This record gives sequence, C-alpha cells and structure tokens, in this order.
Amino acid sequence: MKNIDSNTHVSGTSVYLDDVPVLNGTLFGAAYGSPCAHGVIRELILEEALQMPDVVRIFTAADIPGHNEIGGIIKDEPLLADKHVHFCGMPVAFVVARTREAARAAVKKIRIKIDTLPVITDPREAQSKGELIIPPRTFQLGDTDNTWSQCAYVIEGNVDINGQEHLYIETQGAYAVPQENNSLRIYSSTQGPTAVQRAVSGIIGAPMHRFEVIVTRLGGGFGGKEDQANTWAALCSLAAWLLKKPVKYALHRMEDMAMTGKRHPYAADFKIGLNKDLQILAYEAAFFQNAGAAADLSPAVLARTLFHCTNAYYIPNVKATAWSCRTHLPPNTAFRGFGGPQGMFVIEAAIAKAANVLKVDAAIIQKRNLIRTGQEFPYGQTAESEALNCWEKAETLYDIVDQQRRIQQFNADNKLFKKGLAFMPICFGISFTNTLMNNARSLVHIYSDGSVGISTGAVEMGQGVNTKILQVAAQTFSIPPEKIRLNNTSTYTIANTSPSAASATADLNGKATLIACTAILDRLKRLAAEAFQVSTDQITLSNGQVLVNELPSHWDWQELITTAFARRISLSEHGHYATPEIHYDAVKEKGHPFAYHVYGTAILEATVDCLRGTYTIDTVKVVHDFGNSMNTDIDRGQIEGGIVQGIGWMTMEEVVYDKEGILRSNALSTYKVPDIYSVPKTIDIEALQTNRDNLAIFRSKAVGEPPLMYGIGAWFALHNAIRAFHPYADIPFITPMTPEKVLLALYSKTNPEKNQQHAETV
Ligand code: LUZ
Ligand code: MOS
Repeated sequence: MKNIDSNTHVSGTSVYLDDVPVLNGTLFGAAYGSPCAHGVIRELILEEALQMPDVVRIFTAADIPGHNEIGGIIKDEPLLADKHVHFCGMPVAFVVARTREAARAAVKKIRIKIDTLPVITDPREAQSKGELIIPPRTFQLGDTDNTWSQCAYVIEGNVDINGQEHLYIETQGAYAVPQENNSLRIYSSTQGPTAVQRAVSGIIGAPMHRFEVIVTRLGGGFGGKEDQANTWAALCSLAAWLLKKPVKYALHRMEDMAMTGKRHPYAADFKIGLNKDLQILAYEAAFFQNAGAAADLSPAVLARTLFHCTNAYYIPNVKATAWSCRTHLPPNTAFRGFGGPQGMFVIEAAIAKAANVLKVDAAIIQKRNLIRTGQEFPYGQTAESEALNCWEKAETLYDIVDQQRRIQQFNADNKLFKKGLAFMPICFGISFTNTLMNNARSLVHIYSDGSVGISTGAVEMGQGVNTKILQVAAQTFSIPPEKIRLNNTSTYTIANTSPSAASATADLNGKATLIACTAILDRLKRLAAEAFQVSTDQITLSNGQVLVNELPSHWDWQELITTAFARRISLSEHGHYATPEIHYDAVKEKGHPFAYHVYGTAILEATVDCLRGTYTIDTVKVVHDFGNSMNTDIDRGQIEGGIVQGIGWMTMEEVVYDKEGILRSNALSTYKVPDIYSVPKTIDIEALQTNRDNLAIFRSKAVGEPPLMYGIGAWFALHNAIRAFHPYADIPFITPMTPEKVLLALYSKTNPEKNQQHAETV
C-alpha cells in the first residue's frame, strides 16, 4: 500500500505547524539566547528592545507562574535562564510582538552583562573534573580481567565521535491558543505530545487536563523533537497564558541550529583481545558521553550505548563503563539510534585496529564473531539471531568474491584513485530501554455510515506510521483503506503517551489499534452470528462482505454497521497495549529489555581521490531483517533514508563548537549534509524474510533506527581505501571522515600500528 500522505505531500497540502491557519490577533515570539556558554547573569537590559515597534512584552524567568523547570529524566533544566547560563543559546528572554519580524528585530536589541566562567566542551575534561550527569554505569559479562592472559592478541585504542545536527526539514515550533476557562490548545512540532503537555503544565502551574497538545505531522524529527520541542511550546504557552492571546513561534533555521542539542559526541577507549583463531575473547570499553549542559535524555542515551556496545557480535567477556559528562554545550539529545550507533562505532574501530595489527581483513574477524541464537548479550538477554543469515545471504547474493576481485584489480590499475570495501553488520534492540514507556493506546470509532476514524498516540513524522496503522485496521475489518482515516494526535483523545521514538511507534500503536479493532469486530461478529443463527466462529469478514461459513451472506459492511447501530452496540473502542515479556534490573544491569532485535548486513564500497582527499560512496548493498514487512515501500524508504543519514554523520556532517562553546557550523553553508550529488549511486536492499514469531506488529519488524547504522560502514570503507593507497597510514578513529581528514591520512608519515605491533601483542 502506498503511503497515505503521498498525495498531500506532492501537492503541497500536507499541514505542518506553520500551515495551521493563524487566528486574528495572533502574536509572534522569538527567543533571546545567551551569547556565552557559561557565566552568571549580572544584568539583563531590555529597555531598548521594549521600545521597538510592535513589541508587546518580553518574558523572563520571573514571569513563570509555575516551576521554571523543563527537565524530563532529571530536574536540572530551567526554561529561561535565571542567574546562571550553561550554554550558548540558552533561552534567557522571550520577546512577543505583533509580527515575527518585529519579534526578531527586538531580540537583536537585548543586551546582557554576564560574568563569564570557564567553559568545558570536552567530555574527558568534564569527567576528570567530576562533572557528571549521573553516576557511571557498567555492563559486564564473564570476566575480562582473567581473560587477557588467554588472548593471543590484545589491542587498545581510542575514538572520538562527533555529534550530528538533526536538520529536520521543518524546524522546531509551537502555536498556543487560549481556550475558554483557563486552558490552552497547543499545536506543537513534537514527537512527544505528552512531554509537551507535562512541561507546559509545570511551567504554568496548572493541571495537565487544561492543555491540549495537537500534532498533525512533523517535517522530520529524528529524535530532535522527542524532548526538545518542549521549550518552544512552553514559551508560547507561557506568553499565551499571561497575555490571553494566541502566540506562535516557528524557529529560524539558525536559531534552531544554535539553540537545540544534537547527537551526542563521544570519546571512548577500547581494549580488545582475540585468540589465534580470531575469536574475540574479551572487550573493554570506556565511553565518555558529551551530554551538554543538562541531562535531557542523556542518561537513557547512555544506556543504549552500553546495550549496543558489542553490536552484532558475541563476546564472552565484556566490561563496558559509560560516563555522562556535563559540558557547556546545548543539552545533547535523542537522535536516530539513540547512543547505539556510538557504541557500535567503537567496537567496529576495535575490530578494524585488530585487523590492521594482525594484517587480516576486518571482515574475517567480524564474520567469525557474529552472535548466534542462544548466545548472551552483556545485559543478559539471549539472542534470536539473524546476524549470520544476513551476512551469508549478502555474501552470496551480491557476489562478494567478485566485488573484492574487482576492487583489487581497480586498485592495481589506478595510482591516484583507490577503492575500499567494508562490511557493516547491525543489531538493534527494539523497545524503549525504560520498560515502563513501552505502552500505547488507540481510539477507534466506526461511524454510522461505516467509515472509520482512528486516533493513536503516534506522531506521523514522515516515517509512514499512520499508513501502517491504517493497514492494521483495514486488514482487521477487511474493508478498503478509503473507509479509514487517521486523525491528528491529541492529548485530549489519547493520554499519557510515550514519544514517537525508539523505532517502536508502529509496533506499540499498531498493536493498540489491533486490540481496539478486534474488540469491536468481536461485538460485530456476535451480532451477525445471532442474526444468522450460527456461532461466531462461523462469521468472517472479507472484502467488505459478511461471510457465513465462508459463503456470502446478504450483509455487507454497511448493513453490519447499520444493524449494530440500530441495536445500540458500541462502535467505538479504546485499545491499550503494553509490550509483554520485557523487564530489566538496572542494579544488576541484567534482564530482557527488548521485545526483539533487528539484524542486517551492509556491504559498502567507496572510492577515494588520493590527490584531493575527496571521495564517493559508490554502492551500499544490504540484506535486512524485516521480519515480514507489512509495507515494503515504506520500509525501503526508511532504510534508504537511514543509510544516507548515517553516511552523512560518518563522513561529511561536522558539528564545530569553538573553545568558548559557540557553534561555528551554524548554517547550511558551514554544515554539510548529504545531497543528491553525494548520496550513494546505488543502494540495493534485499529482505531476509523470516517467519520466526516475534512481538512486532504483524511480524513486521521495526525499521526506523536500525538502518542508520549501516552508514557506519562508510567510515571503514574510506579507511580501507586510504590503506590501499598508504598501507601504514595513520588514520585516527575520529569522525566524521571529511575530505580534509582523508587527505591528512593519505599523506600521513607516522605509522603507529606498525611500530606498536609488538608492544601490543601479547
Ligand atoms: N527514546 C527513549 C529512545 O526515551 N528511550 C529509548 O530507549 C529510545 N531508544 C531509541 C530512540 N529513542
Ligand atoms: Mo528517537 S532517537 O527514536 O526520538
């Protein structure tokens, strides 16, 4: 089935926040962010700004009637800076004016005096000074200490992973409209309507039931709107509440880039031990997460780094510790993969370094150590693994032997162009790691004309979740898709929702919809069974017809609904789903946190121009574990997008903060994302169709986040291409692998691996 949003997207009639018609009298906001990253506010000078034309009022922390606090996991984040500023861009004041231009012009006239304090931007420095968001966490399996002596080879190294700007095409924003009797309707570009509702309720100091948060759709979220849409909704709500006027704020791209957090940069140390057969016996890692100035979602992101620190490999002895380090950057936040990709990059770096030292192809080490069914992840869950299936299918389907031969030939024939190949296996756990978040609700109405309206907690952000939910209802009722409509997401319809995140939205909301539809269907079948004097299991629905003993009756869907309505049978149901089987003990760091895992293998080929350092990612060939995809078009779209976004993170997207904590890559002129010219020329995706039972909706496995991690292979393909030019090149494990870094590596003189080989080999 086609994505149900295709037509409105293509015709430009899809409604995003900025397309919601504004009411007469609407005012426009703009936030004033701190010009420096750390300090104490001496004086905030608003006079000149207040005198600007069309300015209505400027709000500061002193105006907040409730608590000046928007922190989720930890209460450590004021909405508006009061005395201290902790990051450059931290909102200090909110200007409200009659036009958006007037609001922005007034922001430019605000002056501030700040006594500056030392700025920390580096997570290792923060860790050494004890600046931690939460105490460190350690995942452990087996006993690494007593294993090193059994290893034939022990290799150590370190890694520096940069962040990533979300660059959702639609920037952050909100529109708060006062309703009667002290309540607000808030349109928000958020992945988490309930999170917005809770934040606004706290800021205003009024119960949650007064705040309706509505989302039609997002122009992308990628995690950036899981938690950080709260700020803009709370600012608009504060102003709307106090002024009793509608207030809107849709951020300018540069405001959005400067004020919001990004994917977490990480520094890491690794130590990996292998036996003579290249089996990995032991792995230790220390992760230093750059959390930024407040907790935001960092503790949860940190957990996922640990959950995925061994990627798709089985390693019998593991010890991984992660520190969430407080720095003076905007609080970093959720981003597709949620800390998992960083954990996975580090183990891939460890394997690549081991391969260099041992002079073997990294793919041999990778393949030899893929996790198998029944083997244990460091957090205690046992694998139902498709890792080797995906890998082997990719090898044969894409004729890897021929590809390797072609690349060798190309490298022999070309002096200044070199090709590199990398395998990237993935394994990603599906469920919020915080078990209690794994629940959802769906409200299904059948109207008396037979049409169906569905509301869920799911936020459509381009991922196609509404199409999948519609398919669930169409299949359950056996009626054509045209009879079904997905309503916008509203906290008045569906309460206490988890954000649309963790790749789990279609599973959770789809299952809730299935439960609701099935409950109504059971009532309808009972009615038909009574009417035709048969038992309910003799009634089935097919193509809008009611069948009795598999034969057409004189009832169709409409007759069924008309009769049910006349008989006063409820045609509505509120379904609730909570993922079964999952549990986790955060003290022991053991449990069964994930409903299931998604596996896959990508083979990436890159070509480096060894004169210029520029490169192309030529092909990405994937075998992906879809389970049993319920919508292959949508799922392929997710995989293609994920791969390109992952490649962007690993190769060209470079977030640059200076030592003062000021964002230098603050516009699309300085922050480069993949475009039509730089995407891989070929992306082949093949399904590993499996019918193994799983907890996915219709066994169609979650697809949102896992494919991003295929992009990690681009870094290693480039790494291998550089080695084809200069076998002893010094290639530090630093991301992204920009053309500048490629050039430095191509002409590097040092050769740490060659020199260290004996020192590092036990
Ligand atoms: N958000 C969250 C997530 O709150 N918990 C998670 O485990 C998660 N995983 C991936 C993406 N977002
Ligand atoms: Mo996300 S990183 O699933 O909001």
